Amino acid sequence: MRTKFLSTGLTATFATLAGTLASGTALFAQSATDGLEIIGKPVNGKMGFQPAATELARDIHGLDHFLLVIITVIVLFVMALMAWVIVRHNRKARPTPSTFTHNSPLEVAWTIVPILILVVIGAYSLPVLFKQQEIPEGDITIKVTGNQWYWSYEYSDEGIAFDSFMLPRDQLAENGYTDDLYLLATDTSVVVPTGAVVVMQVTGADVIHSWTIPAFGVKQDAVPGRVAELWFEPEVEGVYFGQCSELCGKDHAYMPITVKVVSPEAYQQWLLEAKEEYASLESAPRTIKLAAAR
Ligand SMILES: [Cu+2]
Repeated sequence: MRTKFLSTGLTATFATLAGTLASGTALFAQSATDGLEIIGKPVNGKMGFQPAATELARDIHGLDHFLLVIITVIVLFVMALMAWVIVRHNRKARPTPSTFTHNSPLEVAWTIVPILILVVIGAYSLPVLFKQQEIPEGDITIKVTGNQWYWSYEYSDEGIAFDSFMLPRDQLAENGYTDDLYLLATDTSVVVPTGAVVVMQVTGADVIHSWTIPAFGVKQDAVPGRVAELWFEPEVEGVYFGQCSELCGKDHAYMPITVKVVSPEAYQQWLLEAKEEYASLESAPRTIKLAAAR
């Protein structure tokens, strides 16, 4: 609350300062994370999932394909039964209908068979669910807080904290993004190395938000007063986007998420730069950023 009052009062004062800071951040954002391929984003006219960039995402895709086979077989079977009834048991084909009401073997079969199908589905889906929910020891721990309407990140072990705002259309190019990434690209990004187990501690500051990167196969509600965890181990260098996934107010559509996966060397380089960059903002980052967003 304090920062909000401050920001309304001091918007004008901070405007120039914020402008300077924003351009500084833009330059910095490109230095250690340049030349990355944009992988995790929606594509016009495309169906299916974004490419899987973690084991968790691959598991989810596998489960989806497996379920698709099962439901296709069931749909075809039910349609065949219906067609058979329509053709063979209409009034013309069978003027005198059967009058029996029970068929015990059949009833046992249509109880047991669905149970077996559900057991098989459970046997494959529960391990996938448990793998997501059992949080391993993280190499990197990042606390992420959903705010109306931006995300705050804290690299707990590194003493780095910054806010992440959606880039307006006219700032996309200077931050190295193309126009179609409007509503996805942010001014600062979460940067993580390949091959590291990243644990995100997700919480909310005001209302419920939800943090997700579809290509990583992760999504977690950010609930005020609670800390929930998710984990992933990114495998492919690139830029990945997500969007707040829990309706959180009028600017819900304008608080996207950008994660850059880089090589371990580039990550170390980024850490050095980030410590310098964000240390200077430590005193009042949120206030300044809020002012910049207005
Ligand atoms: Cu939201």
